[in-house]
Amino acid sequence: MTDDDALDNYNNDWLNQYKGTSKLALRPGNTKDVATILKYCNEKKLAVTPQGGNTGLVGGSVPLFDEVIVSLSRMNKVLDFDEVSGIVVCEAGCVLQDLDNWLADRGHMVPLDLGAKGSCHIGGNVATNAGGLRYLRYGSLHGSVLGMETVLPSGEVLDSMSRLRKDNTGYDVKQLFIGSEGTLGAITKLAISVPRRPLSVNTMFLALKDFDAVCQTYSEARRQLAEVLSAVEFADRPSLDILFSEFPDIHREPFQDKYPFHMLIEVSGSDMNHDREKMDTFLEHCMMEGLIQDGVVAQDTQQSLALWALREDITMALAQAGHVYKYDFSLPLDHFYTIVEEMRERLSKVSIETHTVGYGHVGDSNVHLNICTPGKRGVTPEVMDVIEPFVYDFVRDHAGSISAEHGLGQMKPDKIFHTKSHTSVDIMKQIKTVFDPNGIMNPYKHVSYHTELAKEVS
Ligand code: FAD
Ligand code: 2HG
Ligand code: ZN
Repeated sequence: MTDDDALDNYNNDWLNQYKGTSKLALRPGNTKDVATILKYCNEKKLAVTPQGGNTGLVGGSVPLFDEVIVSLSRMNKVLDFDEVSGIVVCEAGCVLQDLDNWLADRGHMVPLDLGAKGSCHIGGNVATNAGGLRYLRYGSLHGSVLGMETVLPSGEVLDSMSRLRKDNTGYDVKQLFIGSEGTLGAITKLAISVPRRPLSVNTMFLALKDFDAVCQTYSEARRQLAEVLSAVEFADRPSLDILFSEFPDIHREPFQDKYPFHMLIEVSGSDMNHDREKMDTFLEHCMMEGLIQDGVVAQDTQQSLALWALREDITMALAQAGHVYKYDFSLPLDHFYTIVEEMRERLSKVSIETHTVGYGHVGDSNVHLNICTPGKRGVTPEVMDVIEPFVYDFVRDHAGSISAEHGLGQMKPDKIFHTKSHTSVDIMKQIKTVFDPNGIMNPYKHVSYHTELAKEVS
């Protein structure tokens, strides 16, 4: 594609905060095409940006300048499925929701779910090592991805399409591509271990008085719901206020009163009666102990989806409301919410209206701190100066991670030293050079940013 209008979608990121000026987007149909493209670009030292569903939140999927965009969107076939061992083999451009629907028809599921499922690709998920809503139950893609085919910048195909659960023969090279954000090569095929779809799913949405109650409820959920616990999510009052004001026709306050904190807890297993009984006992206990103030339990799939949407649609509501300063931190639960409170306090002194909200995956200690300035004003230096470097210093000082699940992209490669040592980054740079000696893969981002080569490629 060379047409400016068509290129617009490829040059702009989901948040509309990063814009490239690429003049060329290529949509290869198979691995051989990808290999031909990368080999050519490598020989000519042309920079390349691999792109999946372009839902990334750190500007990793769009070029900075005129990088050649290689979109995997046509490579969207499911290639094989072993129902007995639960392993699916597919191309990297499969849309997550399509792949999940395909597996649902066969009683299985992708062990990953996130709000962008209707657009993001499984290859993009692996390239970012996406976490999402059921990480608590199914863990990291580092565990679920059993095999991978990648095309290296040289055009060589690295076939690691193992379907083995156990394979301790030498370094597990494919792991390096999980979370590499398009800087080492293009992921073209995957073999993924997929669990059975639970036969019984129960979703509850709870109201709580303070963050301490959130932590205690989470701890109680782990104790009482144990093997059937599949998600523990969290959203504060200001998150829901923005959701309700942006989407009044879709979302409504689920309780009679307004509460400062909310949790979504999901229980899934294989026996509805057993799971329900556990959930009821848990809820009764939490009510008796005064941990939760109110709660709703979904009575059917439709209601469950509506409760999930209260959590998943916050990202969209914020993006619609104005400019969003988006942060994605791992922090120990002791400091999970204090960063939001401190930020809110600091921002109360700036001259323009700001909304500081906190939500995220409390079960994974992953908080999404978002600051929204309503309207179309873009980045305001006055606001930015209050936010950074404070947030990154806070995360470093409390032994967190500056990127829990969204990656570094072009938003924060220069912040890497806040939570990674110089020795680690040096090793990353060496790895980058082994795979991509000419530095053509997604330059200026992620660890590429730290290599001299990023400055040389055109
Ligand atoms: P893109 O955005 O296209 O690309 C992301 C990065 O991966 C880029 O660096 C790109 O170069 C690289 N890449 C893409 N495909 C390939 C490939 N085949 N080979 C090599 N490199 C590739 N993220 C979470 O972790 N958890 C969430 O809960 C979550 N929820 C979200 C909700 C919403 C509403 C939105 C908009 C985003 C959310 N995200 C979440 C962020 C985003 O959806 C994920 O990062 C997702 O994994 C990106 O997939 P993608 O296909 O859109 O990749
Ligand atoms: C989520 O958990 C996503 O909903 C997006 O990771 C987080 O909007 C965000 O900051
Ligand atoms: Zn998230």
